[in-house]
Amino acid sequence: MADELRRDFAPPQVDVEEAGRAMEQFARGHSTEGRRVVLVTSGGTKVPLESRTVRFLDNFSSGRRGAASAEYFMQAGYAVIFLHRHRSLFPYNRRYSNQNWLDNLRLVPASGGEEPRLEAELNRLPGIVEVLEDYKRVKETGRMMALEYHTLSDYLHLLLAAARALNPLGSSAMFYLAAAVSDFYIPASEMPEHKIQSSSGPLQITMKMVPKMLSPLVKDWAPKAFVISFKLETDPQILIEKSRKALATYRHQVVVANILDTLRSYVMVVTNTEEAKLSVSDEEERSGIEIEDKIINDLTSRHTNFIEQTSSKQGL
Ligand code: 9Z3
Repeated sequence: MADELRRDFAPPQVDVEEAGRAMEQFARGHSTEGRRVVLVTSGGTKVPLESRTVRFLDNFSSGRRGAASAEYFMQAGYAVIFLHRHRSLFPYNRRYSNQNWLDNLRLVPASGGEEPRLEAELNRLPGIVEVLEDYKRVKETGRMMALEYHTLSDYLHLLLAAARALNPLGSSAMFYLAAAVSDFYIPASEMPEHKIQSSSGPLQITMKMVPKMLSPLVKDWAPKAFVISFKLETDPQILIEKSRKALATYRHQVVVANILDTLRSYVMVVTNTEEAKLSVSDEEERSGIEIEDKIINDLTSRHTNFIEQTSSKQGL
């Protein structure tokens, strides 16, 4: 797979070796302190159509699922590697992402020889005190490591590096693959260098399938880890069947299945033996309960069972 990545994709724009070392150190440190470690992937991907890229194929993912989930994982005691698309939503900060910060600040002019000061308009920032406290605590305790990807190539290389870094943790490592990764791409060798000209008429492109990373991840890179993938569909009729198919193909532990229209209020947690429905009612939503809280609650207890089963199988 590493060879395939090198051959078909433009070189990553990030320093993957350095990121790999940092992830290894992060994982080892937290695991030594008895903490479980989860890799959360988050956000969409951009697939370039030209090597001097003007145009690209994108998708709708905002990164909210991943950013919210990272917070709930930390609340549950996990250390989190947050692999997210550049500029997608970020834990804690996500709550105020649609605001213009200049409207939230008040300038207190300089007086009596003192510097001017900035004050926040607290009424425009609901929950900010608690959010800020949580964020600062996470920073001080080094509970989260954030890594950015720009391109699909960055994402694929960093996922491989993350898998290698978490593999030594065995069953106490979790992979929570919520990023919406493109299924299609144009190999580097087939990509036009310059901007595609509209004067050549209607555009026809053929894209290749992106290699399925889940397969080597589960089989070779981190075979003892607890792995969760996501399945997004627009047609509810095919959702469960496709999720079951993914479990049978990749042999990982859980698929979280969601439908585009009901993304924030309803998911199914699908395993080989059951389908658990998780939902947030209108009333719960009004009181600030998020579906990610319920997803993480469910998955962390499944992870506990998984670790226990694995260690009893090994006679520990
Ligand atoms: C998801 O299904 C995520 O829940 C969303 C979250 C991307 C829908 P947002 O970022 O949205 O909160 O705006 N992620 C995975 C979707 C996906 O592409 N899965 C692939 C598939 O369904 C394979 S893993 O085939």
